[in-house]
Amino acid sequence: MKEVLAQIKTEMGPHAVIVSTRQVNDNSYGLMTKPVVEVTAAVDYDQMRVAPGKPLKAVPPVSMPDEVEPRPEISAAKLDITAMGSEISELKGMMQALLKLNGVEPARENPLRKALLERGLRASLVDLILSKLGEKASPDSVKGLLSKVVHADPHMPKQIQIIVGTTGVGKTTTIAKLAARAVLDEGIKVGLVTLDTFRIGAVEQSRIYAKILGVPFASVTTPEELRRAVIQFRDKDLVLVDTVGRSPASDEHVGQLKEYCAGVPMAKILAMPVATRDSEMEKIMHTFAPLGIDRMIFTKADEAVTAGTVLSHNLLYRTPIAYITNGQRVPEDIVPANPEMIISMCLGELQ
Ligand SMILES: Nc1nc2c(ncn2[C@@H]2O[C@H](COP(=O)(O)OP(=O)(O)O)[C@@H](O)[C@H]2O)c(=O)[nH]1
Ligand SMILES: [Mg+2]
Repeated sequence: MKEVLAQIKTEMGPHAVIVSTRQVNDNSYGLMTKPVVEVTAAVDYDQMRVAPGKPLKAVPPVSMPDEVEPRPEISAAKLDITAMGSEISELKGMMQALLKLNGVEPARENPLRKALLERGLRASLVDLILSKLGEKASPDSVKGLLSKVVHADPHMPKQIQIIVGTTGVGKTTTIAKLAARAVLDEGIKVGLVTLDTFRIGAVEQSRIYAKILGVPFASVTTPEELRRAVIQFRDKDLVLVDTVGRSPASDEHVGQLKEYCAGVPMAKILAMPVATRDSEMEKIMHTFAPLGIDRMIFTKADEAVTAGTVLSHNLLYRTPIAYITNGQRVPEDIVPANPEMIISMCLGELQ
């Protein structure tokens, strides 16, 4: 414990405290089966406030080397860009350590390895999975292991949901699909809002969808207007907030979005095309991380040749996937996510 505390103070500063420790024995982490000790640490924000001149820094959870998964409740919400980067490299380090620990050389000659790599899954993850399964590695055992670790959850934690992402990824179309499903299938009351952050008037598309669905629509250009729209829509069961940004993802855009999000309890959903390259996904994730992303929607599955990057993303970031969209038709082309469909989409027929 002394050693861990020292590590925490080094990484998170002198005000860091241990919030909880517990032994984790379960297999739900999938990639790890032996017992691990999980330590959750946080910075005491009150103490930090009385230390003038010190910037308030968001901190990642400190994970023990034996631990593969960060605590879900301290997930992206509190990570800043650098924290996200360090967490990823920490995960990478852990995986390398794990590989060494197991004493198993990555099964380079295993045909499964080639098949998984061809599907766009990250090499380090493929090696981790195969070395974990060892002799038992087979298409079924790989899928079985993944089904325990893939995070998918179409249930949104909040009634107000904001969809962010770079331009053209399908945010507006996805919102129209979600709104139509809510109105037509569930018969619930929906309100639509569009944040026209750059005041470029790109809100007509949303306005038209709202009109077709017969739901109220508001276009807002300041955080204050968003708060007013939310109050105006307080009787709605679901408020979907669309955003208009610039492509590619910029810190300036995310900074503005952060101002809009402040004080409005919203689930933050990042939309990203399935066919996005691994390195690109990482970059986009870093840019949007300051918002605290609660869910992913992967779009345009119908246009993707391979989808392994979705799996890599899910295993590394642990942000639950809510939906997959697979076409331009509104409202048909959207599917609530579950681990089986994600695995089947990403791996297909694995021989
Ligand atoms: N093939 C395909 N096209 C999609 C999908 N979702 C959206 N699109 C198309 O992608 C384009 C951009 O979508 P839009 O919703 O305007 O993106 P936004 O800029 O993020 O709001 C439009 O032509 C949509 O019809 C999808 O799941 N599959
Ligand atoms: Mg749009």
